[in-house]
Amino acid sequence: MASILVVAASLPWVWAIGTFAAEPLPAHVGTRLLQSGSLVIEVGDPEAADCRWNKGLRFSPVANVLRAQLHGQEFLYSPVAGGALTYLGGLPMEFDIGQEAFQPDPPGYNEGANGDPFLKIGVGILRRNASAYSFSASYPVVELARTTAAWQKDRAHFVQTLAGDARGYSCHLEEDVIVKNDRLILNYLLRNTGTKPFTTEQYLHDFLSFSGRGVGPNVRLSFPYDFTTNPVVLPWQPSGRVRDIGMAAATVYTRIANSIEFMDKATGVPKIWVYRPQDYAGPELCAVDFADTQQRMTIETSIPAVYTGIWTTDYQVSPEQFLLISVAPGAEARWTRTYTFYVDGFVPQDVTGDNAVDANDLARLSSTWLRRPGDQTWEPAGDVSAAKDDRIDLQDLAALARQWRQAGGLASPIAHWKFDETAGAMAFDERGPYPAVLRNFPADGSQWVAGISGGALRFDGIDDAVEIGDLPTLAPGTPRALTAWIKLSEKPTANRAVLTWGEPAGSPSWRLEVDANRRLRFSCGAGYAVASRVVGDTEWHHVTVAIDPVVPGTSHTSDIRLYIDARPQTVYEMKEQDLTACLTESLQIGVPYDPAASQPFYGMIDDLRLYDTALCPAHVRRIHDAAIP
Ligand SMILES: [Ca+2]
Ligand SMILES: [Ca+2]
Ligand SMILES: [Ca+2]
Repeated sequence: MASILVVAASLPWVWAIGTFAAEPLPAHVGTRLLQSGSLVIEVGDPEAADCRWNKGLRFSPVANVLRAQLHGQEFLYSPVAGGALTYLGGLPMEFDIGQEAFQPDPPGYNEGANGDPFLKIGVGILRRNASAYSFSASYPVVELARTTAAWQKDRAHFVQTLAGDARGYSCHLEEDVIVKNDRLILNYLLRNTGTKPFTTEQYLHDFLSFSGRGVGPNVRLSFPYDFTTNPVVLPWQPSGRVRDIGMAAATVYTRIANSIEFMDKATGVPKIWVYRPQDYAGPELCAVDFADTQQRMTIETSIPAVYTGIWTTDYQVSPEQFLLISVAPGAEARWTRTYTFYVDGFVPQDVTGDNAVDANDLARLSSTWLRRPGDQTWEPAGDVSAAKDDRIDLQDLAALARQWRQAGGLASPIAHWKFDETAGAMAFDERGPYPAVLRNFPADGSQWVAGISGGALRFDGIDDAVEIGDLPTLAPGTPRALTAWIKLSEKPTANRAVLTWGEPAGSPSWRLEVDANRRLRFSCGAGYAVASRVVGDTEWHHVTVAIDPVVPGTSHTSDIRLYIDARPQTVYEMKEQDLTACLTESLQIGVPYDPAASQPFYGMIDDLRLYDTALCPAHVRRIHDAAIP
C-alpha cells in the first residue's frame, strides 16, 4: 500500500487550497464537474468515450462520483492511476455484492443453472457460469444497460435502461446528483420492469481520505445510536480509572461511546459490521471526523441501513451503509443518500464564496429570486436554507439574515460579560438580558482591575462569586460553547473552580476548573475531560469548552472539544459520561456548588461568552484574536 500512498501524494492536484473560486480541472479523464459555491464534485460521464471509470461488471457507471472538494480541501481517495475497472476511488455504487452469507446475491442468480441470465442491477444482464455468485468474477454479458446523463452546472440526471430481462427480472434505474454548497445529494429511483419481485442490497464504497492523509490517529467514526459490532470493538480500558487517549495505544482502534476511534495507523483492520439497536428510530447516519485537518463528513440515508460495514485500509476508511430494497413488478422505490461536508471556518450560507455573508450575497440572492434549477439565472449556491428545496425564497433570505455580517460565520453569543465596569456590584451582559450579580466582593471596587481586554474581574480565592440566573434553556444534547480569559494569581495545589454552568442540584452541570496539575478540566456528573496544555501558570490564557454532537439530541464527554489559547487540545484524561440531560439555565462564576469538590477561583476572569452553537477552531481563533492587539 505504500506505493499507492506515494502515487497519491505526487498527483498533480492543481485544485490547490484557496483557489476554490476558480474553475478546477478534472483530475480523471471522461468526467464532468458539478459545482455550487465552494463545493466541487467530479462525476464520471458514462457517455464520454474516454471515461474508463467503472465500466466493468460490478460497479455502476450511474453517477460515479470520483472526487469531492470543499473550500479547497479533498474528502475522497481517488487516484488517477489505475485500471479501467478500478474500484479504488470515490463513491462507487454496487448492488448485491453477495460477499457474506448474509448478503443477497443478484436477482435470479440462485434460481437458474449455469448459462442462465441474471440481473446485476446498475450494470446489466449477465450469464451465470459458476455455482456461487462472486462479485469479482467476470461473467459473460447478455446485455449491458444503457446509461445516459443530462448535465447542468449543479446537477446531473442519470437514466439507465435495459431492453430485455433475465428470466423475468429487469429494472429501470434513475439517479440525481445534486450539489448544494456543503452537500452532495444522491436521489435514487429503482423501478421493477420485470415480471418477478426482487429484493436488492445497495451500497456505496465511501472512500474517505482527508486532504490526502492516511487513516490513523484522530480519525473517528460516530453513529447516532448505541451500536453493536461484529467483530467486537473493545472499549477503551486503560489500567486504573483514568483513560489517556492522548497517547498512541497498543490497539489500532477502540470504542468510545458511540464512536470508533483510530489510535494508530490503520493496518490489519478487519471489516467491522455495525448494527443499530432494533428500537432506534432516529436518522441513519455516520459521521467521520479527522481532527488533524478539522474536516468532517456525514453520510445520511433516507431509509435505515440493515448494517454499516466499515472497510479500512491505511489510505482510506469506508463506512458502507447497506440498504435493502424490495420492489414488486411495476412498482418503484425511491431513496436518498446525503453527504454533508465540513471544513473549519467554512460558512455554508455564503453565496459568493468569499467567506462573508453581506450585501454581495443579498444582491446575488435578489437576482435569482424564486428561480428554479434549469432557469437561466438559477444560482445553486443561493439555496442556503436548511431545506435545500431547489428554490430561492424567503427561507434562504432568513438563513442569510441569521449569518448577516457575522465575521467569518461566527455566531453572536447568547451572553457576553466583558467585565469592563469599574465600579458597582453588577457585571452587565453586553447583549442585554443577563446581568451578573457580584457576591462577597470588596465594597471599595478594588475587584475591577485591568484585564486582557479592557477591565477584568478579580476573585479573592475565598468567597468571591458571580451569579447569573434564568439563562435561556438549551435543548438537550444541542451544541453549545463557552469561552473566557483566565489568569490565576498563584499555581493551584488543588482544583480551582472557574465556573459552573447549570443547576446546583438535579441534573449534571458543566464544571470548569483548573486542576491540581494546572490543567483545564471540564466535568459533568462523573464524566470529565482534561486538556493537555497547562493553564495554571499565572499567565493569561484563553479557554474554550465546546460540545458539537454529531446528531442533535445526544452528547457525551467524548464530544467535548477543549481549546487553550485557541489551539484545539489533545485530551489528557477523560471519563465518559452522557451529557444529554445537562441543563444550562444558570451560571455561577468563581465558586463551586460543592465546596468540598474544589476551591474558589483565585485570579482574574475576563471576556466570558456563552454560545448556543459549537464553535469551530477558526471561530475560537477569531474570539481569541479579538482581545489581543
Ligand atoms: Ca459572500
Ligand atoms: Ca431554498
Ligand atoms: Ca474586559
